[in-house]
Amino acid sequence: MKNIKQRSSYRMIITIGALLMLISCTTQPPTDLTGENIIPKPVSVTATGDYFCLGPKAVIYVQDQSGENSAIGNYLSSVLKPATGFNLEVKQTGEIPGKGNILLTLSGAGQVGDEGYILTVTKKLITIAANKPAGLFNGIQTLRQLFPAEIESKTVQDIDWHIAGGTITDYPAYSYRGAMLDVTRHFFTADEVKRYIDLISAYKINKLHLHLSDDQGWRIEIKSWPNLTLYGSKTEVGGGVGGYYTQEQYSDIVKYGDEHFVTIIPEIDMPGHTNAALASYPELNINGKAPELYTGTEVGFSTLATKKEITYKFIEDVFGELAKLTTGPYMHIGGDESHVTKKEDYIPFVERVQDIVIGLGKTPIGWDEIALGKLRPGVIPQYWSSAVNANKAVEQGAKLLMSPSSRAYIDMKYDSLTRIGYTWAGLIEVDKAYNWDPATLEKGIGKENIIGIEAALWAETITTMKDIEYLAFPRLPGLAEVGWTEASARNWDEYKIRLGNHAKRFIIMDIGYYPSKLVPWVE
Ligand code: TNX
Repeated sequence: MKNIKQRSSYRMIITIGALLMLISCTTQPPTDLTGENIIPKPVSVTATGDYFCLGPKAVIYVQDQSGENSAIGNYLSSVLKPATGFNLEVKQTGEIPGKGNILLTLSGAGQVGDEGYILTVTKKLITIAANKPAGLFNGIQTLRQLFPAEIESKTVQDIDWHIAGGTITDYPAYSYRGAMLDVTRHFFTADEVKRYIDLISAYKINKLHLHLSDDQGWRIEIKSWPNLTLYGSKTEVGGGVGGYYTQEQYSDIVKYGDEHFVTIIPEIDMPGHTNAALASYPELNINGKAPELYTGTEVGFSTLATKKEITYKFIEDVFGELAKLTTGPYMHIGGDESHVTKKEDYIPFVERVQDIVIGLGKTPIGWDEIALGKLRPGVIPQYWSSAVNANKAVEQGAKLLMSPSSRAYIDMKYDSLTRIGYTWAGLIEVDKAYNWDPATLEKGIGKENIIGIEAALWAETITTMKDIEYLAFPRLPGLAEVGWTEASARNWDEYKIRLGNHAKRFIIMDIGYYPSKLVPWVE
């Protein structure tokens, strides 16, 4: 008798133990949503004091009549899978989800615009509501940051997937939040570019501007001008082997960008910064002679022959091929530092190139010097150094893209000891990259004159993905917040605490960040 009793109570203990193991979520959950370290900082966060626990049986419900956003459901499932080990099912249905699930819906978001979202966490359900799939994507980036940092792990982690309850309502201050990567001075592979897309999109950056041509190398296959890559791609700064993207690889980058709501913007810099093209085709030179390939770091010594018709045929062909491969609305025409192009040649050249790009159905972007000439309607000048040019652009009614070199040039060193980087625009510590307001930076340029901001990473001194990460992190998340969060809601002393709490995520994501002494890192 006693034996039977003992056995059944053993069984009971074993059953309870097994049940506890099955029902995960047994550790102390977080309950204050307002205390989470979200970057960029959302517009509003309210907490309810309870929490949600994600389990293996959760279903991702996607509600959308058009069927447009089923891909985003799969994306969320794939984001959560590696660390949780859960194979979360995605259901495209109008059904009301039961307890323990996630709902992505394109209704009920209200006044949050095209990129905003409302994220609601109750004990029963996580809901992300948005007007557009881009808003759902942004809501998912916030959701990632609400889970424990281990959610970013590539291997299954045995922890509870709790998040605090409440509501986040969020939308961006600026519609254009960009990063520029120079793949000319040193070449970076398509996989490295994709990793950069992963990293920037996690902070809601929605544009990647690729600087595809410069003196030191031509990086994109153009079928009608094959020597550009057969010859002009084979160098880089310091004499390395260079490289280029085939059109197929470029299209794959564009597609990967689209899947992450990052618009790819191809730049062909001209009329200066063109030595690689000039070396590949003698007819593009004023004197008809091809120069040697170039592997130094000087700027401002090359120019296309602006008075030759063949030059415009070249530009039409190059942008024509690129326009077909580029799904986004923009193409960047460069226009910077054309020191050996006469001003009377530069202005009509840049005006004609704008017309070519507009004729191809795209919107030109160009460095601020293009405001020296007439800007076609809708063209976006990118402010990098000249307040005079920027004001000329505003006088012409243009909206500016703000990349002030003293704040947003993340190829600058952090301090004098930084092992890579330049110093010509000053040292840019993490606080300096964060602590500025695009709308008050230059006299005469207000928020109404600005489309957004872009963090530029020039590549003279960097050669590896780890170098990219070191210069971009942690300045890039700060610049992402400059673009997303209204200046009145930002404050360095508060931000640095949130940033410090991202260290664990950086480590798990294998981001080789610069551990600035100004930030209280919590590893
Ligand atoms: C200036 S910024 C440049 C680039 C260099 C960069 C280095 C701009 C429009 N032109 O050609 O790579 O400085 O920091």
